[in-house]
Amino acid sequence: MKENFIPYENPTYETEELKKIAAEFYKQMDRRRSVREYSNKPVPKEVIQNLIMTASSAPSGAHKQPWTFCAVSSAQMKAKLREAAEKEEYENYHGRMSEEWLADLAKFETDWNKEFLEVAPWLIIVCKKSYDIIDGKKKKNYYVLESVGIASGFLLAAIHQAGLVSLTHTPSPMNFLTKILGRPENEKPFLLIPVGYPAEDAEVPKLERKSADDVIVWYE
Ligand code: IYR
Repeated sequence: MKENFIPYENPTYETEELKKIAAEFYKQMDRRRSVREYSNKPVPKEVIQNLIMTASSAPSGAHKQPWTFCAVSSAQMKAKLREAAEKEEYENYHGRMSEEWLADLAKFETDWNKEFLEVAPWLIIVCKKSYDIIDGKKKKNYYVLESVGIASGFLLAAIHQAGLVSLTHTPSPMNFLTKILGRPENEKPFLLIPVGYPAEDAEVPKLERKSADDVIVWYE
C-alpha cells in the first residue's frame, strides 16, 4: 500500500439491491422542499453540529475545506440579522430586482419580510474562504465556489434526512452578515440557511420538477 493511503471502506451492493437503494434515496430526496414557515421548536446543538460536520465531509479542491459554518441560535443576533436582511431585501423588492426577476419569483410569493430569520431555532451562515491564513501566511484555496456549493448541498441533504427543513436564503448584498458575525477578511458569506422543524401549517408552492428526459443526455 502507498504510504499515505488507507483502504477505501464503504459497502457495495449487487444489482437488485443497488436498484432499490438508488430509487429509495431519490424518492426521499425528491420530497425535499425549501420551507419558509418554521416552528420555533428547539433543535439540539448536537444535531446541528452533526449536520454541519456532514457538510464538512464534502470533497473540496485539494482537500482544503475552504468553508466556515456560522451557527446562530442567539435570539438577539437573529433579530439583528433579520433587521439587516430585511433592509436590503426591501430595496431589492422595491427597485433593485428587474421586472423579469420579480415575475419569475411571483409564484413563490416571497417578499422582503423574512420572519423565518427570527422564528427558526438556528441560522447557519455558510462562508467561503478564498484563502486561509495559517501562521500569518496566506494559503491558497482552489475551486472555492464548487467546494462550498457541494458542502452546502450535503448540508441541505443532511437537514432533510433528519426530518428538518431548510431554505437557501440569499439576502443581497451580504456584507451585513460579515459585519454582524464579525468574520475575518478571508471569509465571505455564501448562503444563509435557516434550519428547524416546519411550522405545523407550513405550505410550499406547487412546483413540478423537470423530467429525466429534460435533464439527462445519455451517450451509451
Ligand atoms: N433574495 C431574495 C429574492 C429571491 C431570489 C431568488 I433567484 C429566489 O429563488 C427566491 C428569492 C429573497 O430571498 O427573497
